[in-house]
Amino acid sequence: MNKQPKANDTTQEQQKCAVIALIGAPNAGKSTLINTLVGQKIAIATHKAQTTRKNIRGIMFANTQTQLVFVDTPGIFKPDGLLEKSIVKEAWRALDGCDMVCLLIDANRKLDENYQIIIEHLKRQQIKSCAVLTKIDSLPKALLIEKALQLGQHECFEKIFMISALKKSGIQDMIEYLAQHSPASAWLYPEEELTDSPLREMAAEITREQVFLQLHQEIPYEMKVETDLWKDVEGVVEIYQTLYVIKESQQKIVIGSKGQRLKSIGINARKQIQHRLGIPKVRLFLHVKVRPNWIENEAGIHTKAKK
Ligand SMILES: Nc1nc2c(ncn2[C@@H]2O[C@H](COP(=O)(O)OP(=O)(O)OP(=O)(O)O)[C@@H](O)[C@H]2O)c(=O)[nH]1
Ligand SMILES: [Mg+2]
Repeated sequence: MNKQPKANDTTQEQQKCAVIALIGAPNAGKSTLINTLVGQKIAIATHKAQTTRKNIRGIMFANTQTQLVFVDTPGIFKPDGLLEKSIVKEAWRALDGCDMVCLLIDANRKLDENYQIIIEHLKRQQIKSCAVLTKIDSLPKALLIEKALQLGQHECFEKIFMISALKKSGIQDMIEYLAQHSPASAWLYPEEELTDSPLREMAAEITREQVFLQLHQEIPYEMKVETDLWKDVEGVVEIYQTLYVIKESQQKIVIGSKGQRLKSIGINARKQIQHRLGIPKVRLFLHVKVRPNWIENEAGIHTKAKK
């Protein structure tokens, strides 16, 4: 969105910096917004709910003095099972230590149970926040105004914004407001930095995004991608990744008939890694492994070995 200022004369005493958590229900448009704010696709975003699993920071400058550090978070909902619980816990964790909170609400949807839980939490903890109605490009203005008025009844919202991350509308107002309310503080990141996510993790996320985009109804949600090896071989970056699933049936789905699905995931992921991470030549090697206990292991829970 905003170009970052080139090295300027701002002294550390003049600097302002705020960490702003973008929270909301799954699919509210959090990742799309952070990408628009940063001006680069640092977070994966798909039409499927529960795409984001980890908090990722996106960094931009509102003006020559003010660095805004946005935190993209997983959607908050009533979790079921270990994986969902750990994902939702990660989202709540973003509220610790942030300076401001933006609650994103898809303007096309009702304030459902997920939002009741979030709003109750904000009220209970007395966390002042901004409500951000998203995807306003897909709704008539009259309905939007009605929605904004309803939100205004909640005293936990200091301000209500209406934005479209895809059409880039309403965003500048939001940036200016956040900049005005940013505390005096030294910048947390160097000027050129766009995210705190390491390249290896971003590459793994891009592959996971392809699985989400290509597998429609059959997505094995209990899947994770890890980058095992990243090496430079005569100007070509070779990336080795493992896709972990928990069942053999999921492995079959990801590999597809005669390996066609995995091949297609690999081709698209490689192109995206080259494009989004700015690496001219990539060779991507993907393996799919069944590891029934990876979720329990990560949660530190040891299940009894089967006899
Ligand atoms: N029309 C419209 N669609 C949008 C806009 N912003 C996001 N979307 C779409 O909404 C869907 C979800 O977007 P994401 O950015 O992945 O949403 P999210 O809140 O990060 O979702 P989770 O990570 O699953 O919690 C995608 O299909 C986006 O293209 C917008 O401004 N306008
Ligand atoms: Mg997301």
